[in-house]
Amino acid sequence: MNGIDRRSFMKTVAIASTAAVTGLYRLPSYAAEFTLKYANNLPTTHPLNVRAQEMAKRIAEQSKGRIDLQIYPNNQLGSDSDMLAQLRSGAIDYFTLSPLILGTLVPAAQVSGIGFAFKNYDEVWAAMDGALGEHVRAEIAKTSVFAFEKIFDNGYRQTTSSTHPIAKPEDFKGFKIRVPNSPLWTSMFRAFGASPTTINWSEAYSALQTHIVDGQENPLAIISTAKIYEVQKYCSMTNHMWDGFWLLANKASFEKLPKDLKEIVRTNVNEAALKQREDVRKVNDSVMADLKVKGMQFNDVSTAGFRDKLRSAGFYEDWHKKFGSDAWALLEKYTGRLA
Ligand code: X2X
Repeated sequence: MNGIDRRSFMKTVAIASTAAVTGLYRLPSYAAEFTLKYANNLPTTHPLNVRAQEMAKRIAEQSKGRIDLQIYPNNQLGSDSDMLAQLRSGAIDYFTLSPLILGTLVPAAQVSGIGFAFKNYDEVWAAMDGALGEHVRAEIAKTSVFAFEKIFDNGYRQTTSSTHPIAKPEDFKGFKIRVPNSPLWTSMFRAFGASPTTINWSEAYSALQTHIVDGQENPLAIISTAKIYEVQKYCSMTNHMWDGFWLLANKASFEKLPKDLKEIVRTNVNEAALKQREDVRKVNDSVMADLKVKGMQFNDVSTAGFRDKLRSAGFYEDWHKKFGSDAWALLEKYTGRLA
């Protein structure tokens, strides 16, 4: 392909792939009474976006075309920090965000991200669909945004590196690792003895590629769909925390919807979350083989030493104080005693 052909081809591909996500299920916009924007930071192939497309289609059908939910995936509208600002101002209507990054606005939201808290998914969903999730959603609802009841899954997070595998806690010493924008994330990796740098997900791939940082941590479904294996060699199964995505709504925008349409949105969001949890679990359980073929080297770790490291650095004590005894008790109700 010559230069011009290639450029126009790439342009066509870009337009087509944008249309595939934002326009596929869209009715002509003159027909919609409410055109609503939902933005997120994940590739279109991630289960979150696959279920979001299905959700948008159902909302269009059930509302008989009165709602046109437009999806802007993959940081098209900017970084998580940008999108959170847009959500708060009402420039976008919906946004999915990690509870920990939401911690920049609602510190209490970070409580679900405490290192090695949930031992398994039964504990995760019991807590997030139960009293812990309720507590966090009430805190979020004190702002200009609120979270729908069912949180979406991101998964248990694993650590990747271009320099060396993380097998024991000492391997974190001085390790230059990208972490998302969240006080709890930075605190946790400092406690591990690493050298964390806050970088939005939209910039993470290039930061790894140009070796601004040597590593990052994310669930396998993201390492796979965002092609992190292209810029990272090792993947250590540290399982250091579970992470999810609250589907957040701008309150003023939601309040404009008549009651029946509110119900249609709410029901479909919650249903999509439940299906997406199943999808993510399946991907995270099965994608390792594929990542190995792509050249990643995996190692398991014994998590006890990592947890001791957090304990001796005062991580649990500090966050217990920050969240307060009531919130901490709600967490331990599901996880058992943590420190
Ligand atoms: O920023 C990340 O690492 C990501 C994609 O997992 C989140 O959205 C928290």
